[in-house]
Amino acid sequence: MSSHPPYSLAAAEALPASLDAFWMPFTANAQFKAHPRLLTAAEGMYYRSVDGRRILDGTAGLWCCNAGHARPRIVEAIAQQAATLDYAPTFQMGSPLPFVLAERLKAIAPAGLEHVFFTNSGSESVDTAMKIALAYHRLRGEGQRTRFIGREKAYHGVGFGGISIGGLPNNRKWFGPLLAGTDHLRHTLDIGRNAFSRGLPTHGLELAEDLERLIALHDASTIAAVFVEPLSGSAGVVLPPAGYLQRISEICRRHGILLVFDEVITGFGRVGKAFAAQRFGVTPDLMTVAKGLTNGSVPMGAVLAADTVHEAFTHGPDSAIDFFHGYTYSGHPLACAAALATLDTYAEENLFERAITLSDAWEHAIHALADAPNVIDIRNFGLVGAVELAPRAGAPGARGYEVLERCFHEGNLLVRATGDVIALSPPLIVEPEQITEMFEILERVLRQVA
Ligand code: PXG
Ligand code: PLP
Repeated sequence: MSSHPPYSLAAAEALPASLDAFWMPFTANAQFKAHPRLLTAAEGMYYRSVDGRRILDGTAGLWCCNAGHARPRIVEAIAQQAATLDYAPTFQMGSPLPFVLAERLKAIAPAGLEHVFFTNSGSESVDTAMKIALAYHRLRGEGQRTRFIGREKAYHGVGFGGISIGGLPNNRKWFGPLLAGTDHLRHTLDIGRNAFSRGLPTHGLELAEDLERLIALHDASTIAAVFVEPLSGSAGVVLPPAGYLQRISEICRRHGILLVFDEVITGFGRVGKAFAAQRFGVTPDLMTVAKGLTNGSVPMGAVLAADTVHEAFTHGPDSAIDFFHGYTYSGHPLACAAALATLDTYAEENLFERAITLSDAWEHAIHALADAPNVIDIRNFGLVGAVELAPRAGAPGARGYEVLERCFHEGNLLVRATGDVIALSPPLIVEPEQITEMFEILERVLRQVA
C-alpha cells in the first residue's frame, strides 16, 4: 500500500506535504519553496490562493486565459469530450474535431492562412514553423535557404530552434552552440527616445533596415525565414515602432524570405483583433499560436500556413507523406473541444474587440503611474502594459521581484515580473473598475518598495 493518498479535489486545494520533487520551470526553486505562492482555484477574473485569499488576475495566468477562468462552455466541453473520446491518433487516422477546429481557425485568420498544423505548445509551434520553412524551400528547389533570422530580446519558447532564434541571453548561454546558421535583428526597445510613449513608439522605424544589413551580409539566397513577435511579451513588453512590421514584411517579400509572426501571446484578442497580423495590417506566411487558443485550459498550439506555402507540399504522389513531422498529441480531442468552446466564448462575448474598447481606460490608468518611485518607462498596446523600474545598484531584478511578491501577498494582485519590468495582460473580460483597481494596487506597492 502506498502511503500517498489518492487524487481528490481536497488534495488539489491543500498545501502539499512536500514541495521537493517538483522541479519548477523558470523559477528560483529554493526561494519559491521557502515562501510558496500557491493558487488552488479560479473563476472569472480571480484566482484563489491556498490561504483562501481572492487574487485579481492581472496576467491572464501566463498570458493565456483571455476569457478569464472556469468559463462554463469550456469546462463542459472538456468534461464531455473526456468521457466520449479521450484520445485518438492523428497519424494516418483521425477524429472529427481537429478538422472542425482547423476550419474555425482559418475563418478568423488573416486571408490566405488556410492550413493548420496542430502542436501542444508555443515552443512546438515554433519548431514546427522552422521545419515547414526549411522543407518549403527545399521542395521548391531552394534547399540552400537554411538560415533563420530572429531578433535580440525575442522569446520563441524553449526548444533548440526557438532559443537559437530567440534573443534572451539567459535562455541561450547554458546550452552550447545551439542551431547553426542563425542571426538576429536588433531589438526595438529605445527608452532614451521613446520613454512613456502611449501606444506604439514613434522612433525606431529605421531599425527595420537592419534586415537589409543581414541580407547583405548573408545573401538572401541563404535565408529561409524571419521570425518576429509582433510585440514581444516575455522580454518585458517591447513594442514595434510605427510602420516597422510593414517594412520588415516588404523586405521579406522582395527577397523571397518567409515571414513568420509568433503570435503565441498576441493571438486571440490581446491587441484588439483575433491576431496582431490583422491589427497591424501585415499578413505573414506562417503564424505560430498557442496559449489563448484553448484559453489556457488544455495545452495546445498550432501553426497557420499560407496556402502558397502549403501548396509546395502537395506535388508528390497521393500515397506520399507530405510532411515528416507531428506529435502524438497533435489535434488531441480534449484540446480541440476546449479550443472550439473557447472560440465560441470569445465570439459570444465579443472579446476580441475589448482590447480596443478598453484601451483608452487601460492607457490612462497605466500612465498614471509615471510619477511613482523608480519608474523609468511605461509601455502599452492593446490590453498589454509594462512598467519598467530602475534596477537596484548591483541587484538587477530584485526590485521587480519585490513588487511581484508584495502585489501577491499584500495587494491580492497577480502581476508578472521580468527582471525589473512589471508586465500586465489581464483577461479580456476585465471591467474598467478592475483596471482602476489593478493600477491602484500596483501604485501603492511601488510607493512601498525602495
Ligand atoms: N513564442 C512566444 C512569443 C511566447 O510568448 C512561446 C513562444 C512558447 O510557448 P510555450 O507554450 O512553449 O511556453 C511563448 C511563451 C512571460 C512568459 O512571463 C511568456 C511565455 C511563457 C511563459 C512566460 O512573459 N511565452
Ligand atoms: N520519445 C519516444 C521514445 C517516443 O516513442 C515518442 C513518440 O512516440 C516521442 C519521444 C515523442 O513524443 P511526442 O509525440 O509526445 O512529442
